[in-house]
Amino acid sequence: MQTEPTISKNIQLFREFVSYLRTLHIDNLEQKWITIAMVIIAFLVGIITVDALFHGINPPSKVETIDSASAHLSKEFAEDNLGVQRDENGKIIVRMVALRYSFIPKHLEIPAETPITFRWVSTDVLHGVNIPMTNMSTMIVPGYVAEVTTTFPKPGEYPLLCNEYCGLGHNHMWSTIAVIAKEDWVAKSTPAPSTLTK
Ligand SMILES: [Cu+2]
Repeated sequence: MQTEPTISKNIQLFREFVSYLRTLHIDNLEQKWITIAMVIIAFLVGIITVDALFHGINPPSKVETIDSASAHLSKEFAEDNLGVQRDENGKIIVRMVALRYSFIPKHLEIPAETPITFRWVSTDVLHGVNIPMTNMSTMIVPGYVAEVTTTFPKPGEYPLLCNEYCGLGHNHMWSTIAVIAKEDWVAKSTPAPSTLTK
């Protein structure tokens, strides 16, 4: 490995470049505009850094593959496993299958003000998922698991639409999400105490 000489060579080149820049004559006005451009770039890089580090907004680089042809036979995306589930850590996960021309299941009930992780797979072609009036939108690429974690701030009825043209029935491809108040949802999904004692 010749890393050290390469690093010192690059430092040397950088120094030469900086001293070359110093010899250049840059007009005063031009210098001001360069400064403004640099400030804008630094501002945008700052936003990206803050989003990535503090808001958890990252590029979709988490690549998780799945065999589309047999996804419905896999343990995770088998029919009985679809819909809303709470895992052992209390995290709420919604699993859905997208296929021409519907999402399975057709209707979901989820709590408001709670982080929900959606996981989608496509069993045929490219689909998309979009909830209008929210910022939730992702592609569902065959062979990959699409995952988005989001929180619905208030109760209501939301449509969940396919937003990638997938064929003649594309405009019929939708499901509905009922977002219900956090307290009511817990009451609905937890078995009544009397049934637990038996
Ligand atoms: Cu579609």
